Amino acid sequence: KSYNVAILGATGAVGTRLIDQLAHSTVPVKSLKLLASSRSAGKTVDFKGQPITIEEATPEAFDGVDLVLASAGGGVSKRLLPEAVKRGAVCVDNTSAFRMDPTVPLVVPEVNADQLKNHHGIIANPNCSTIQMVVALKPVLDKFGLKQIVVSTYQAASGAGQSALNEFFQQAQDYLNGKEMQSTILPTGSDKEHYPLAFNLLPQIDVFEDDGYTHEEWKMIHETKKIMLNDMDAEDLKVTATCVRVPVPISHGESVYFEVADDKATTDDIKAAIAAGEGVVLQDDPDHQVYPQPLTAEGKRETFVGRIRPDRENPGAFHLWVVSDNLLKGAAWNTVEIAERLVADDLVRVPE
Ligand code: A2P
Ligand code: 11C
Repeated sequence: KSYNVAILGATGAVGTRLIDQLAHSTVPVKSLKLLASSRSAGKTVDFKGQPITIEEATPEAFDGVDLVLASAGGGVSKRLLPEAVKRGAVCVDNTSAFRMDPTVPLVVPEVNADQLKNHHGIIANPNCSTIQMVVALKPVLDKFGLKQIVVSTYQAASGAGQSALNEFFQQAQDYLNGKEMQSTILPTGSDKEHYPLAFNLLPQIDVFEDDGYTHEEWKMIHETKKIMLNDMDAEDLKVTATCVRVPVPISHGESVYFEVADDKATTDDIKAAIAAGEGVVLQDDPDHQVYPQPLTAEGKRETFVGRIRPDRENPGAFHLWVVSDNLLKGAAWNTVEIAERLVADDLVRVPE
């Protein structure tokens, strides 16, 4: 059995990686459609050595498609994915458009692949900063229980898309050439003020909510609860987040404080559990200065964890540092990994 696949947003920072991850996956591809805006229609892109012409994304473009991998922004997903499902396609969506819909599974395969069987045509891929944290903490949740998570993120420019990444590189060049830095996108295209990211830190990712948290922080809280406990408002796991954009092109870092339910858990227990976790690589050897870094995580599918240590004041509390490629495990690879599982479990069909 093989599938007619479409990638929506094929020219973007995530879309280009979706093409590459799909080429290196176990998904049997009968045909591939590459969809983007009318601006890109007519350009060609290679898939497994064959040139494919990019088409404009319209509802009709999904005729005959079995599987859609989408990363063209929330508005585009909201408009086009129901059209794709109507035409019989199963959609894995990288945007936040459907994540909080209680009928839509929000899946990180290492954590809650069991939710895939409940899909009604759309499966949501979580936010990149959420994914790497839940991959790192899933073995802890399973073995020792989790009571609380406090996370501070160090998020790469590419999380805001290809044009934000280009803007960041230009700013760095201008700064070093003694020119004034221009900002039109970062911290977030949809807000009023724009600031340089080069040689700077921006404690704003996405827009602010009324309570003073940013929408990125809101996502980390509610997505974590939905993925780990299948309830976006679960009260038995406390989660809070501070999200910061840092002048790094690719790979997010996160400093995570967490409290476990089992107060007998030792640091060695936590390390052993995380080391055995699916999709995790432990890089934790302070004596040899071994710890995860964005430069070494870039291009990899795994989530890298280090600096695991006990909190000095609170029994049952620990800290860790986690890094992962936000465009791969945070987006394109998680999406393609979901597609691989759907294929393996014969779930590439829209239920009646
Ligand atoms: P295009 O390159 O034609 O604008 P990123 O996340 O890196 O910013 O990429 C966004 C992706 O979404 C690109 O592939 C972009 O295509 C695509 N896109 C943006 N607007 C639309 C739209 N209205 N219809 C389809 N694709 C879109
Ligand atoms: C960022 N985490 O780094 C965001 C990008 O909800 O999929 C991903 C947004 C999302 O800016």
